[in-house]
Amino acid sequence: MNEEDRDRNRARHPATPFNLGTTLIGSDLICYPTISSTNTVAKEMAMQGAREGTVVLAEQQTEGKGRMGRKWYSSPGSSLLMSTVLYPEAAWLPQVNMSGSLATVRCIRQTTGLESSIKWPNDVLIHGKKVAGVLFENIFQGSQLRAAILGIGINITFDVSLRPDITYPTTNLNTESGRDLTVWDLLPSLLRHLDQLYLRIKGGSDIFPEWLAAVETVGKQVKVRSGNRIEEGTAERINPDGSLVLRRPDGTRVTMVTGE
Ligand code: BT5
Repeated sequence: MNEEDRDRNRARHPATPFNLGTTLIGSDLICYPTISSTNTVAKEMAMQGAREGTVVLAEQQTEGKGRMGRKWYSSPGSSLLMSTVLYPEAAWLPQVNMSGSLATVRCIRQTTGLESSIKWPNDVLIHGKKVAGVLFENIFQGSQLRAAILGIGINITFDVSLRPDITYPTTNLNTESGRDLTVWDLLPSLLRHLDQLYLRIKGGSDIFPEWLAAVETVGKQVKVRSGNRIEEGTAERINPDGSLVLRRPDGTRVTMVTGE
């Protein structure tokens, strides 16, 4: 095995914990070959009192979840699949949600040099094609927020386009960048950006302007589903709480809290 191969192999299978240089995120990093969903397992860990910043990583998910009961597809080793256990204050939730897509945009920029954009509320696109998604789940006990799970899936080599329910353009990082990246090339960068952003939120500084600058949705024609309701119109603006103001064709406006 030559030196380059040895380095590469070490990068794919880190035998010793690498120095992430993060304060909180990734303080515990638990890697599984196959689990149902990193969000589901992270949620269980949160309920058992996992440390804040615990990251659950999987090579493969058998029941990967999207938002609103949808599915997230992957094949073994083809994607970055991870969830972070957080205990934020309820007031921070919109920004913590934004930190998932913003950290992904920053990580893609840092590791590939490519600019990606955010499609409201939290999809990450390269050249208009979805490369990553964020699933943010909050666990309440009564009215009290117990924990929040920030799940991120990034297609690295995975080609999801042949799935019958994929109705919009999708892509993966290596196709777009022409690189041969692995999870281990992306993970440190992603965790460091998440760490930075979460510490900023905790410290009371606003990440909304930077997130908004990466959002491509404003000014576009959009079709948004929220529950059973579908609204179509022009995305007029996004509020700091993450809600989208849509102008219908008849000129009336509606504020959508979540959608697609
Ligand atoms: C999302 O949902 O985009 C959030 C995806 C979050 C996935 C991560 S992986 C780690 C963590 N653990 C989990 O179980 N989940 C998180 P949404 O916006 O609802 O998009 C879901 C839709 O995207 C599906 O209905 C498909 O149409 C499409 N889709 C499924 N897999 C895809 C993929 N790999 N790449 C692009 N689109 C996909």
